[in-house]
Amino acid sequence: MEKPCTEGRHEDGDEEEEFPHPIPWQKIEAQELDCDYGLLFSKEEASRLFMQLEEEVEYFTGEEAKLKVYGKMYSVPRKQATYGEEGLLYSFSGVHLAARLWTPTLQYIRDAVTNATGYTFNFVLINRYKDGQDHIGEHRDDERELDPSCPIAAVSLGAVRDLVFRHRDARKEPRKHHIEPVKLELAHGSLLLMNSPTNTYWYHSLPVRKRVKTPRISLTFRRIIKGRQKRKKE
Ligand SMILES: O=C(O)CCC(=O)C(=O)O
Repeated sequence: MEKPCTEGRHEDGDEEEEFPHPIPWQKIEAQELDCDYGLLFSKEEASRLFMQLEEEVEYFTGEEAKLKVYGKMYSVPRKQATYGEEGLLYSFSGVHLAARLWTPTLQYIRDAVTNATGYTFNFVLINRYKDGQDHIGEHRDDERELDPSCPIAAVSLGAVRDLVFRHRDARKEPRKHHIEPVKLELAHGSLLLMNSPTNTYWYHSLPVRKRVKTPRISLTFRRIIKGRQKRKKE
């Protein structure tokens, strides 16, 4: 796996490796798309972490569980929560979500991702899909407060769902040239790294899948640059 930057990376000291098994990474590449995929947790451990998160995570309700589409507010078709370092705020689709402080399970998963990749993260967005009806629409994670030198690291727990990438030029009419979408099946306990410049050129979505009857939790770990955050309006 290539590591495009050193900024924000965890330097190995003398400390003992807590996660000694290197992940066999699979490289996923297409025009301007660069991802690494692998299994981070065994099935048993992934199931234990899923149960712990079900106990620990507090999801947004009310206005914070909505997003803005073309000026109108809609309820999100899933549950969302944000955790991380004190004072961090992540803004997208007209909402400003303040991070709650890391829980022990989130710290454990974050450290597993750091040990497997060398990157450090100060924020996580959690999406919980109760079944295949819950979904996320096409979007890019390209907000200016995200550190572009750090990949977005997506951990999947629970039901297997497919993530679909579509190149921005394939969304426009007239289509200049045909660019195939890229579909990835995200397994229970898996880790997907979306490396730069993937989120500049490719949109991703988690489509509705009616046959899926069980829940899934996705954790997307990010590095937010503190000085670049938008202010939350009162
Ligand atoms: O559920 C997923 O894996 C996708 C989540 C996602 O697109 C995001 O957090 O930006």
